[in-house]
Amino acid sequence: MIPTDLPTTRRRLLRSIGVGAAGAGLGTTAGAAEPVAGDNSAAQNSQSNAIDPIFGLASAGPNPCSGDADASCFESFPEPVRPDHEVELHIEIPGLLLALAEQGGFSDTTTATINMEAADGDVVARNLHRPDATVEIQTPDGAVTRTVAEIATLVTETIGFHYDPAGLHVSPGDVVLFSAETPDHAVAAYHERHGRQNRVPDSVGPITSPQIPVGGSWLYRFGAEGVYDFYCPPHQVFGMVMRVVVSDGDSVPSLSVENTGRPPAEETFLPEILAGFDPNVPSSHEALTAAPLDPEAIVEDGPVSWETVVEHHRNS
Ligand SMILES: [Cu+2]
Repeated sequence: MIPTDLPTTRRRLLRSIGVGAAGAGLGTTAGAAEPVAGDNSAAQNSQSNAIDPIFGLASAGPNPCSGDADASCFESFPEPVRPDHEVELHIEIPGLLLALAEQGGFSDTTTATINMEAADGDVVARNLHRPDATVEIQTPDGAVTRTVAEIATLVTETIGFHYDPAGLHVSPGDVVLFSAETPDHAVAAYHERHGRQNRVPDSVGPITSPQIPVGGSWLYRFGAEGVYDFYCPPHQVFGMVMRVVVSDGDSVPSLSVENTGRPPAEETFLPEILAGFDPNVPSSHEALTAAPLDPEAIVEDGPVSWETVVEHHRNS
């Protein structure tokens, strides 16, 4: 038996950070603007503007690279601002888990058992307490029933708020396209003028995008060689960070950190919005110090997916 009383503070919190059951996998994805054949307004927009060294170049869309488009979508952009790489901005929390969290989740004991078993990302059902016990979850499409073991698996499928890839190597002069696949994201450099530690090369200013609407895009051209750490302002507390390494060939620049403000968050608040379910996703600090995002690994291994960062965290 689970409480039916909806915790309104959690719902309000979910809405304020861009997550709602309807937008996170319960049959509907957030309404991405589909590029219309022959409509190249993003490209036309870009043509009349340059990429600003602080504010980049934003477009509300339609973004020709939105969704599952392949790399040929870059050709929809005119040459002066044509992207060389793409980074997608995502929220990956199974809708059913969110809906269960909105209902109040399980008892503390059941939740703790699930968290313990799910922590390494590999659920062995027989290790759970009462794995076959069921829960009824209310969704916009009606009630569904799931077992404790199935819920534990949903916890492992939760990789949260993230950039993909989370580690990217580019050459000086390359343009990166940031595509918002889900709502409420932005891209900001860890910079003293954002009240943060400086984690960009010395000559680089307080780079920031606007909040990018779903289906829209933001372009940024990287200049100075070095390591650039970025965060998503509303989701930094959930571990949404990424690293771009800018260098020629295989050279590996090192990260320069100055204590000019707040460091990357050491804790993640993901369990707070999931009724205590803890998918063991790294905090911003843990992600930016994880081996897969070491500048050398990013240069050697090419784009590093967020899933790789999460898997490494769950198994170390
Ligand atoms: Cu975000």
